[in-house]
Amino acid sequence: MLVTGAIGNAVLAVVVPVLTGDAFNAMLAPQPDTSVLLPLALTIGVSQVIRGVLQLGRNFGAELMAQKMERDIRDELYLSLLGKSMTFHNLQPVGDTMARATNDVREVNYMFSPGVNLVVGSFMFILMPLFFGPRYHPSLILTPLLFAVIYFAALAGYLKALSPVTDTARATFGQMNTHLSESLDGVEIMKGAAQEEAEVDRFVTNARKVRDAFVKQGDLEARYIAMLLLGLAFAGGLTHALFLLRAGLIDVGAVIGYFGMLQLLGFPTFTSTFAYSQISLGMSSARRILDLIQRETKLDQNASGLTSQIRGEIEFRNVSFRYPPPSPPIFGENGGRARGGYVLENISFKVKPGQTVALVGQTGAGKTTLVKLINRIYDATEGQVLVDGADVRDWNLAALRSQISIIEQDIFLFSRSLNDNIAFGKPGASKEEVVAASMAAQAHDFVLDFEDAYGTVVGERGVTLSGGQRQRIALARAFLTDPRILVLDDSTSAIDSATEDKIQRAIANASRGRTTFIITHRLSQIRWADLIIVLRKGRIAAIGSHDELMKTSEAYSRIFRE
Ligand code: DUT
Ligand code: MG
Repeated sequence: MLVTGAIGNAVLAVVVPVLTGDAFNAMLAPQPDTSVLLPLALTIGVSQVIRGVLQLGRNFGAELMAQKMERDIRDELYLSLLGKSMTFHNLQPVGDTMARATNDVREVNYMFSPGVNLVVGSFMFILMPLFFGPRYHPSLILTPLLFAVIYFAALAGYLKALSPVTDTARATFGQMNTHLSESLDGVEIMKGAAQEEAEVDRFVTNARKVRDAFVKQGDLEARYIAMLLLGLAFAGGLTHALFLLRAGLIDVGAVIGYFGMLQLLGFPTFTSTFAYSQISLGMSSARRILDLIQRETKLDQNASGLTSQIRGEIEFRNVSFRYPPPSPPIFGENGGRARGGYVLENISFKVKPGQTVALVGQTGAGKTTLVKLINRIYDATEGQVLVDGADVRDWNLAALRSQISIIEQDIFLFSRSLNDNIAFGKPGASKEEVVAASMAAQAHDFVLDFEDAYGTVVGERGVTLSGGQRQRIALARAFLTDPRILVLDDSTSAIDSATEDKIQRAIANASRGRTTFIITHRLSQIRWADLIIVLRKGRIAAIGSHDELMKTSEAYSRIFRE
């Protein structure tokens, strides 16, 4: 389609100079014959109308293809991003991913339309004087041939020089975006520390790098030799044709027709400066997108694994875990670890279905990490985590995760309505179910205080919630999905005693009838747990019930003295 359109377009473009030449011949003849002019003019007119239609078709086709391509790539990329492990997402800056998912995908679109469209379209124009020039005199192939050879040689060099420059242009853009998204995420901290100016400086540096990269690209485009080549071709071709005319080998009409054909070379020359840099940018972008899609970090979904209902027995068997290497330690207080980089070491314990486990320990001890091994946010580096006696890796990942609910330390709410946030894990949930879950989570009262109640939109476009409120919304979310295993990572929140009381009740409700892990500093909650695990620098320092531990464990009684 693209190629046929391009050939038709170019051939029809040749009609103009050829027929113009014929018209000149007719007029310069000893007895000028004006009767040929009308048919000639009509032929030119009709041919150009056809050409216009063909061009429309070609552009439409190219545009359609480019837009489809953009959509497909974006779908594919999104799908692949959601399928990646947390290890990948922890290491890949969000800003850079955003840049790839938006701008880079757009660049690939531009690469096809206008990029490839123009390149294919204009390529045929280079061939026209090569084919039709010799029609007047065989030697007239010289100029278009020389032009084509030098043009392609120059183009090859140009593309080679362009490739690293466009790579840099895309990469610096990604870096700038990374910085932007990070500073917007951390805008509160930045303002709190009065670091706006320093951040602006840093941003300006990044923005300047992007500019430099594009200026370099522009510089390269400007040095591109094709325009000079075009001028030389005009001069050389015309001189050559005039010599032939003088020698009586061709007539005036041929000179005019030939020179008109040479002018067709203008189109590929003009377009090549920007069409090829567009293609080069598109290639750089495509490489960045592919790099993201192909990065090997997919968790094994284990589609054929166990899918039965979980009873809630959990066992850790000599589990050791280390965050994958390139990740630098975020907190610097792990000097005491026995083996390099291990966050959890040789953890073994067993929980019966329906029991409540309290996980305590200082900050950085590995509490959050431990619970993330249960639903395979991460996989244990050594040892085994078993649910109902089966290794978690033998479970169907979706079945496993849908029956385990983790309420994280920093609760994330989507910028959607409260109703949608609660119903997130169970999209078809009825209004009644949502309200019931919300009541059990002690969230109903404060939700009704909002003007729009469950329709209240959270976050970017709506209200913000306090830590305690978020926690209860998350609890309601967990209630609704009715998980077999519930994990509450609650270690940092400090709440007033009235709210604490409510949350306490909500948690008590939540832990009934399911295996529950509670990570907490609240002594009242630790006390009534069936099993208490004290973690210290990634190892189990003590394990048992409250009464046992008060007697036997120095580490445990120290927590209660603090
Ligand atoms: N760590 C990483 N990469 C991560 C998360 C944590 O290297 O993505 C390190 C930091 C810390 C250790 O693992 O030294 C344990 O972190 P975890 O978050 O498990 O600690 P915690 O017990 O949950 O601490 P807190 O009470 O502060 O939540
Ligand atoms: Mg934690």
